[in-house]
Amino acid sequence: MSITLQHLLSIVPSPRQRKWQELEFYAFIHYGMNQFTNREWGTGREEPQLFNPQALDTDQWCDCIAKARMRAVILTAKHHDGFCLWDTKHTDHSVMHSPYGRDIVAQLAQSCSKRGLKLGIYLSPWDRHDARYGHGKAYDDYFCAQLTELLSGYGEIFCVWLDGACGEGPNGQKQRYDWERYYAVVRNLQPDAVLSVCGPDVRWCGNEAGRCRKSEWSVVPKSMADNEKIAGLSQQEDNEAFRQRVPSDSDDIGSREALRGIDDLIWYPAEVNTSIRPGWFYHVEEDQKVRTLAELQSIYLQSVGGNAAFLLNVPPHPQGYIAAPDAKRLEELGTWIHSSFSLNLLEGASFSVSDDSYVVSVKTKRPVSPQYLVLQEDITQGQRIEAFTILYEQDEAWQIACQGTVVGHKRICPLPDGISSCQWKLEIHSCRGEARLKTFALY
Ligand code: FUL
Repeated sequence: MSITLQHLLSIVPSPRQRKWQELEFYAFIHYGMNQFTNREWGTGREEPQLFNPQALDTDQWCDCIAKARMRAVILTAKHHDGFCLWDTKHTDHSVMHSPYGRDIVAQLAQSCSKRGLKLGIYLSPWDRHDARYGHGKAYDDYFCAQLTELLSGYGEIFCVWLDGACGEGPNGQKQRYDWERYYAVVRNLQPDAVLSVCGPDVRWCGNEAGRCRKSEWSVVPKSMADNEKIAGLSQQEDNEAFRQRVPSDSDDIGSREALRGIDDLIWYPAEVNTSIRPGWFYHVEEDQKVRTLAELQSIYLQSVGGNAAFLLNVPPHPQGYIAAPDAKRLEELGTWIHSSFSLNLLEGASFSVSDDSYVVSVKTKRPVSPQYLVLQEDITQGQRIEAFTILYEQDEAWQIACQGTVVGHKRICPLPDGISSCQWKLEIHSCRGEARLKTFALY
């Protein structure tokens, strides 16, 4: 049975998902014990004495993040090793019992509010240190108490990022997470926060390499939010090969063909997460392996410009600041974003829309030579466009500038060099009902 249009168009984002979607590009900060042991996954047996940054400067982190034109940051408040970066009452395994002795979540929250950045929390459910892990309700009580501290003591939190990795704890047991209980704590304390990855609001794109699908749909089968499956696909070992891997078996998860016969659908938009370095944590030997500007531009165009958000990890140096190669790259990236997308060449142009909304024509006073096309749909009306072409007029004929599939929150298409025209046209070839375009811009 084919799915009805009415049903497809009834699936729209929640207010919290709409707010999150506007952020588009934000930072991940993996910082903690692993910086002092040069590991990716701690064992949980590390002594808090090891944690001793001498120059921790969350203002510097936020300066770098803001210069990259990112709008938020998510901190690993606790990674799999169980070491907590905040002043928690529920364990001694924290910064407060280390030579550093200060609350890093509080410091970062302050730095964020000075710069207008939003703060998110990564709290690893997998805990290799705590003896309660693997003991059912006792650990869930602990995890909820940690969430409660983090969501009530540090102002507004925009995201709780729940990792799928689930291994054994210190007693060799695995925990069966009580996800619904965790979600209830978040909804209760921070109703505007999105629950990402192992949560129902933001979907993991399915790899850590920085790729997303050619057509990234936000309306997908509800089964995509199944935590067991997400955990199964996510990293099972501390392994670089995994971080480079891009599974190709799930390229189409949202076309009408793929949704055939599936009634249970949700709005579950994608996030692309990757690191600026090979590892999630800082390793001095990777100072020469910071991603190039061209790589980051390409990931940005694919993700932000492909109806997904871009979560870029930048791991600080053990001493507590973002190292020079990463800081430089972030600034270059921010400069490129700003210079590429600040002047819309269609500002003040005259637009006309065909009766069925499938053709949008635009005329500019003088010929324009854009580098990028930007389209956006009004997603409060669902995600509708399935295929489009952009044409321009040259010598009294229409030429194709570019073609694309889905739009959703945002589609950016790089345009071929050398086009110059004052007449442009968007043709929508395939759409779920009438198009609801919000932005048609050329930069
Ligand atoms: C994975 C973790 O195992 C990695 O260490 C990292 O935190 C990444 C974002 O998620 O599941």
